[in-house]
Amino acid sequence: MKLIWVPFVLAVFLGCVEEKTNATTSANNNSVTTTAAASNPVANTEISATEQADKAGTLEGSVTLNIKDAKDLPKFDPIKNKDNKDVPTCHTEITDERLIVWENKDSKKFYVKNTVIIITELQKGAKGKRPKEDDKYTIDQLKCVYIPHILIARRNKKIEVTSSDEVTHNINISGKKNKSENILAGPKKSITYTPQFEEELNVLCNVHTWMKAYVVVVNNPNYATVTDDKGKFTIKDIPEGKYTLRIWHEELKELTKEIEIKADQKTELEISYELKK
Ligand SMILES: [Cu+2]
Repeated sequence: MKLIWVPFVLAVFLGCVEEKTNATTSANNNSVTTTAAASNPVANTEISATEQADKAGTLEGSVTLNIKDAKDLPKFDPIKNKDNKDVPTCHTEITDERLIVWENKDSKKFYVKNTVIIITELQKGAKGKRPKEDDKYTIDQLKCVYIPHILIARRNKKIEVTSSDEVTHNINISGKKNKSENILAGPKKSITYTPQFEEELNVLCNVHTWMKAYVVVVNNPNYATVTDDKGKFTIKDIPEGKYTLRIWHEELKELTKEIEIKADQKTELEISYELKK
């Protein structure tokens, strides 16, 4: 078992993805059902702080890339720190986080890190677990790398971009719906940004052009998560019902998947991305 750090690839290889999923507890998922949202008179509004899920289950799964061999992984152009900018604070060798895949040698499957899983109806105000109001949403800049690479943040909540570095960074946040920010911040200086709309935001540094992170803005981060080093994810305390998952990866793009959650049960799901032939 080993981690494979994949160099950059031409987007042409990734133009189209398909899905293959197995929801073990979903016997009838042919139609898109938004039971939870439809039955809730306050759909599309913020989740009330007093609402709790009486009957809830767990979604547990993994995201794979449907390839046969590590040599089938897409090839990316390398990311470089040209001219050794701000070394030694910045690295000379840049770790490529665009497509991180772990190969399970036993199952011969390839698992994808940093894939975002969002339960869409529960982002629109359907009855759900009480939001955690004290959550902090922070990205640090450490040795000219954003940590984390993918941040799930709550709509209308402040995000802080901090810096552990003794060099100047330029924090450039942009999306399609939210306002763009482009701020030069000196050594160890932080900035704050509050997104108003749900979407994926790009975070870039114009000083260190290899620096890149994404903020995925959602209505309720309790119902969104990111796959770990082994491509696994878990979302707990999901109210019983049928839902549509939105699955997003920075290079592999977007999928949707229907699931059904039953009280006190675990729904297991494998989501598989296809590379375009
Ligand atoms: Cu920078």
